[in-house]
Amino acid sequence: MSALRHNWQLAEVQNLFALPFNDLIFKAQSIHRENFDANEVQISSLLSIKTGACSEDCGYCPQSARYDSGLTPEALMPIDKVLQAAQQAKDQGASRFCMGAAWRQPKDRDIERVVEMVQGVKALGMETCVTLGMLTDAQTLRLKEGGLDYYNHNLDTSEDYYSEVITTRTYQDRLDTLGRVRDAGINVCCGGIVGMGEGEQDRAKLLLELANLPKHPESVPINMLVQVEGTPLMGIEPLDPLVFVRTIAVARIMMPASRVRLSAGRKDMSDEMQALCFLAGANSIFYGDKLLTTDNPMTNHDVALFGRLGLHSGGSSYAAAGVQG
Ligand code: SAM
Ligand code: DTB
Ligand code: SF4
Repeated sequence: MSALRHNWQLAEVQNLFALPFNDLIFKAQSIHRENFDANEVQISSLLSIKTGACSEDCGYCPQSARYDSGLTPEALMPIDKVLQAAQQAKDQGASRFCMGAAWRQPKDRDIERVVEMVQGVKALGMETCVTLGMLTDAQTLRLKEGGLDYYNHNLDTSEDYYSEVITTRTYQDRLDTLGRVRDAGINVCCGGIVGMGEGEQDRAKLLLELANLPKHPESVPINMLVQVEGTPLMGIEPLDPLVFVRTIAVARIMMPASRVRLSAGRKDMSDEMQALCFLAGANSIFYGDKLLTTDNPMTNHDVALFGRLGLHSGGSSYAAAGVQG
């Protein structure tokens, strides 16, 4: 079992990125096998519970009110609709249901409605995750008391590159929210996006920041930018797919016991590239035809891919009708 480290140095991370591909993947897969069933992948499904009209200027995001992505804004969803979607996700094989809201930060009355959703989803026998933006101490404690399992809040990129992408809130704001979530005893889901025009050093620094947190996030989503028409990052030079795979591998090596999620961007990845990501140590995906507002691979395609790779879902006792081995 490799020890968990929180004292990574930038040069070490850069050296990992620079390894010959085969050496890097072998190392990542070896560490993966010490910590997990190598053929097991955890499955989460996403639902956008409040869509668009967001005040923030995140340059990748179709939900910002500042960009014309053609999205129709939608108010906070009624609870029955949310539970219907959660039941469907469970029937299709998801063990965790992640609810996302396009807010800079929720209002206290929003938190009460989200807590009802969390309790309803838990009653269906699923794990819960929400991503609502920045939180106050009181809101964080209310979510914990309401039974929330995971809170997703991404660092997105390195501190250096951050201001190229987002100006309406700071890196420190994000670290503060993550600290609150950690202190409240909620599991942390925190990762970033690559393919936003950042450099190699930014990818290394993002992973450095995550791995040097006082405790590794339990869940580390690595998103490939989904380019959306109307957003500032539309048209940026796409990232070399093998660099994406390397990013997964380095995340696995640095955070050996965390779930590394092959997150947004799978729709544009070949099956072979996804297979390489699993080999590099990814062991979680978003499953279901939609991410928040953009398309994800069709569930039947994922079921077939799991079959072809001999992967099974697990890490939970919940029945999976679709992806199950
Ligand atoms: N509004 C809240 C916030 O920003 O914290 C929660 C929802 S926000 C959509 C959640 C995360 O989705 C972002 O932090 C970002 O990492 C990811 N995301 C958004 N748009 C994306 C895109 N086009 N491609 C990849 N990831 C994206
Ligand atoms: C995360 O890291 N990726 C998910 C989830 N956490 C909330 C969101 C991806 C969003 C992709 C763009 C969209 O569908 O709107
Ligand atoms: Fe708003 Fe979140 Fe999108 Fe940023 S990422 S614009 S905060 S919904």
